[in-house]
Amino acid sequence: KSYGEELNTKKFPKDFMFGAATASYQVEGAWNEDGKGENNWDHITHLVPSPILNNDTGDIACDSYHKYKEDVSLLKELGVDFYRFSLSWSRILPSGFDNEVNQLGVEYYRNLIKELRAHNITPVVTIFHWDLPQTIQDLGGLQNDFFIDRYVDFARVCFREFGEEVKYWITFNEPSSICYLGYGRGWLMGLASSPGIGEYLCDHNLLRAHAKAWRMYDDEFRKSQNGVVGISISGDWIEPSTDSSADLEASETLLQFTFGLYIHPIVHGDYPEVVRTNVDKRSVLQGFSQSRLPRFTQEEVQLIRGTSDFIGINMYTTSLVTPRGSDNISDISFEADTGVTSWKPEEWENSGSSWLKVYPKGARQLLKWLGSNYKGVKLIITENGYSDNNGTLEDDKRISYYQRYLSNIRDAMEFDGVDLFGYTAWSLLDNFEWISGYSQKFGLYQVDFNSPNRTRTAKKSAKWYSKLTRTKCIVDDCTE
Ligand code: GBH
Repeated sequence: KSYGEELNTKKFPKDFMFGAATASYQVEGAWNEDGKGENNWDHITHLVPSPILNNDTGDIACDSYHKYKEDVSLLKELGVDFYRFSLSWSRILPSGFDNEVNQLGVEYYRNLIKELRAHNITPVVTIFHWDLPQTIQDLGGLQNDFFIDRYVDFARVCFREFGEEVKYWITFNEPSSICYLGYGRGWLMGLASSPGIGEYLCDHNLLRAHAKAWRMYDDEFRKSQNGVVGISISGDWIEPSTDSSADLEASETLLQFTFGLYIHPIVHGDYPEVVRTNVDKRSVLQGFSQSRLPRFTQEEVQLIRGTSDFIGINMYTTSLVTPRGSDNISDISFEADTGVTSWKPEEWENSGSSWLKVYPKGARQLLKWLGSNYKGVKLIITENGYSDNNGTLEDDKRISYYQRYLSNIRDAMEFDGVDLFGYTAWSLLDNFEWISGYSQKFGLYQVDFNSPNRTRTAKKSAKWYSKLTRTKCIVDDCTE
């Protein structure tokens, strides 16, 4: 067996946390109940014609708004230490602004948190997982720097209302999805796009919003609430397509453009050098008098540096990379700025999502890269999972995915000294998979979307995962 293929039999450490995740728009439903305001996903899914596969919407989704107690009982069955879920901004602040706090929205999350704690499950709360009040999206969303203080206002309401019970906070889920897919490509936040410009405006505001919220927690809440605040970054492991030095360099560059773009500012205060240089250089050649990548002031560098108590990593897959053959300077885009091309070989093992190819040893490679680039930073995997298209209960392929990924993750801890304190399965439930609607299923539990009950049924993987949470080990013959 080659590198990364032999299963690691060693138990995870006693205090290692296992969890499962969802996000508000993907599971809650109740899109216009109890005073909730409209958000960007309500807006996008109600457009005619709809850009969503099969015209699916999250109007009802898994109906977790009404079925949260059942969800908690599933989590109990799984034996997880924590549940990662997100808050719907427009359920809490219907206008998007903090002029009106919707008490019924607050109540919903209070009840969920209370139910979790009654069952000894730790809440891990994502403040923003892609559902933005439409009022704010209409003003340009994260591209407009007024977003920064509006986000801090919302975060303050969250800390104030839930912070006595919630000790783990995640400010943003996947900046690169929000900014690149949202404003560079134009489908995740709204349908307008400004490639090569919108994503950098968004990145710049997101990083400052994250940092300001972290500092606000530090100043106003940390002493009394004693929690931790981090952020979840996603990206593929980027494997050099050959061992040539050009491909090695291409890999390093693309890793900097995906992970470094966010983690470097948060750890060191500013963008990685290769990102700064590439975007500046191409902006000049394209005739812009200022770089498309904005600059932080010295005060902002100070503001951003050191603003994460941990870094969450959402990991699913791997890409191969090589330098771009030729640079067409009139191409104004993030892809062109990277100077590389990446792809996933057809022959790699498939899932139910075209972007998700199964490549377990990428998990170890990525953790190793993060561990050695950002020494002393605590890491947690905030998402990892596998999709199919039929939601079968006999989901052996999902079990195999989890087992092989977790084996590589355990290897990274054991042999590469990576400081990882937790792991999160995506997802607790089959749910609304954004523009793919209900066609891609990631759940440990199947949800019957044809039944008004949204009946949940344990898949084989749920049973496997509950064994893992109890034994802290991925095989039958564990070693200490
Ligand atoms: C996560 O993102 C999300 O946090 C979660 O909400 C989602 O349900 C889960 O993945 C499963 O998809 O369509 O070719 O443009 C994972 C990172 C980044 C993977 C965007 C899919 C879109 C590729 N995602 N990417 S494409």
